[in-house]
Amino acid sequence: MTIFEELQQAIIDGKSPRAKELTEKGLGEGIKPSEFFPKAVIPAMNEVGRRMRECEFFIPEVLIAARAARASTDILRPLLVGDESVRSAGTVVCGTVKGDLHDIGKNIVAMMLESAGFQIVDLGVDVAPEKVIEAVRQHQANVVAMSALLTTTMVNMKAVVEALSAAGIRDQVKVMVGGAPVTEAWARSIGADGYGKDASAAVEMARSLVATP
Ligand code: B1M
Repeated sequence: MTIFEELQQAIIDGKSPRAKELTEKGLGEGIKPSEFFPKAVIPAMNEVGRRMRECEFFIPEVLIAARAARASTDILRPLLVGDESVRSAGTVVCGTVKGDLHDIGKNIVAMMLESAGFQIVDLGVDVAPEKVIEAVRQHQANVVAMSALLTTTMVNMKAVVEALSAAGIRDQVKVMVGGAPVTEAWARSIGADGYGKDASAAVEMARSLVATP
């Protein structure tokens, strides 16, 4: 088994100390921090999702797997904020939309954006549109990045776009959206400026949005 396969298994089994140990071991062997996401954390959580869908896993197992993923990503986060952090590529206000508590993907996107030199204002989960407006004003953000994992909460992305317009600040900030059920067509239909399929695409999209007047 490769170290990535072992880490995937530790996350799926919800073994936080093992996930932490394997992450540290991999880093010690010279693996780049960003490699852990596509090769271990994301495939592990996809497998957790498959098991949840097929009723092999229920909420408690999913929660302990999420905690093990966090044990790994908590080690990676400070390492991702590398040399580029000294110069800001722009300020991004991010969060998971109202009614939605999923934050693993949002946290990965935030970490990757931070490592690409963006200043991140992370509003957390279950974020009401008013909180986004307040943060955009306070931090003079360039980009709002919203995540949703539930088909029932995707609609709250539209509420954010509408609230920005109602507050008169829609033209001052770009809006990008993402999350498993979100598509490019959905992004367009709610008036967002961009969509990211995954964390790398989110970084590319944020870069292109700040470069576009
Ligand atoms: Co929930 N859950 N969950 N869950 N959960 C899903 C999303 C689900 C697909 C599982 C399933 O049925 N197979 C399903 C949604 C079905 C639907 O809406 N169609 C579901 C459900 C139903 C629920 C509950 C309703 C279950 C219940 O209570 N009966 C409940 C809802 C709670 C709520 O939010 N109000 C619930 C609860 C939970 C837990 C709390 C137990 C836990 C979350 C823990 C946490 O996040 N801290 C959980 C988890 C872990 C999952 C699955 C298994 C994994 C999600 C995840 O972390 N994926 C998930 C199944 C799945 O997605 N396979 C599932 C890994 C992560 C790296 O991927 O978040 O997609 P993702 O992020 C990616 C991209 O999407 C993208 O980049 C990331 C990295 O590549 N991306 C962006 C994300 N945000 C972006 C933003 C961008 C750009 C890209 O720009 C702004």
